Amino acid sequence: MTDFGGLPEEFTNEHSAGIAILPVPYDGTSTWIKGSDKGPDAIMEASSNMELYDIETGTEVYRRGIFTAPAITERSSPEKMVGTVAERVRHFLDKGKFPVVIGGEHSVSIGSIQAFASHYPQLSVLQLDAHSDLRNEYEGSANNHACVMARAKEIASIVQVGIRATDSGELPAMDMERVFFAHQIHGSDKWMDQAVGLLADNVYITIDLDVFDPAIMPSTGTPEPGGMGWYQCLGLIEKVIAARRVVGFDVVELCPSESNKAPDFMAAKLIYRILSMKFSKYEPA
Ligand SMILES: [Mn+2]
Repeated sequence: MTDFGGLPEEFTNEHSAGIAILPVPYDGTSTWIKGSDKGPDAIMEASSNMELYDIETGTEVYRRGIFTAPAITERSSPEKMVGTVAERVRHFLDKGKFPVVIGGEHSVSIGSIQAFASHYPQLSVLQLDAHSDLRNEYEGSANNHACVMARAKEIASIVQVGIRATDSGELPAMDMERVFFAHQIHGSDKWMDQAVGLLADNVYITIDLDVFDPAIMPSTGTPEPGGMGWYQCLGLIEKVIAARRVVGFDVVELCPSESNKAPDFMAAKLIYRILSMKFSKYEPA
């Protein structure tokens, strides 16, 4: 696998890098279009074609060092995969690095959220997603992609943004004051401050790429019409970074297509833009 950003070697060193990218090419429980196991490779390849100077922040965040860890290949069961991700993320947190997990399907986030929740007692999980993912169990596993936020809710407070598909059985588990449905946020940014206000001091962001409109992000396992745009989504993340301490994030569910590489590049650039915003903010140590 190519390193994220195609960086010169001096910026990819495991020990000196401030940022650790953890690829998890896992697609064990997805229910419709398969292929999210190809997501990390496609993102890495696309990322080597990015300009490394970020215009909006005027920074070159790669100079902090971005280490791309070996991909997690544990796929004997969702439970074992989740446990391995949690162990690896915990390792990077203990080393003081800023971890970024790249899926793979959304269940890879469960292990990452577990590691962050045990490291940061006051943690909120901000979910950007078309789907509410609040099923307690799905197809025999509590670690299915449809259960991510049910697991997150057990160990952290959550805020859900961009939701436009759910099962009626999930409604009782939904805290409507903490859900920002796609049809409610469409065409307006007024809701953003309210969403940010619900978050605890430490925030983990889990980004299912299907939160974006399929017009710009068609490469997902379960595309849903009516999603967010690029600037709206990054505008929200910018507000969160300004008002809270974003401690890590994941980007999941890229299901790459051979004929259209733009979504792969968009996922890579999304990761780099978030890192640029995060590390251009002054934070006392
Ligand atoms: Mn989703």
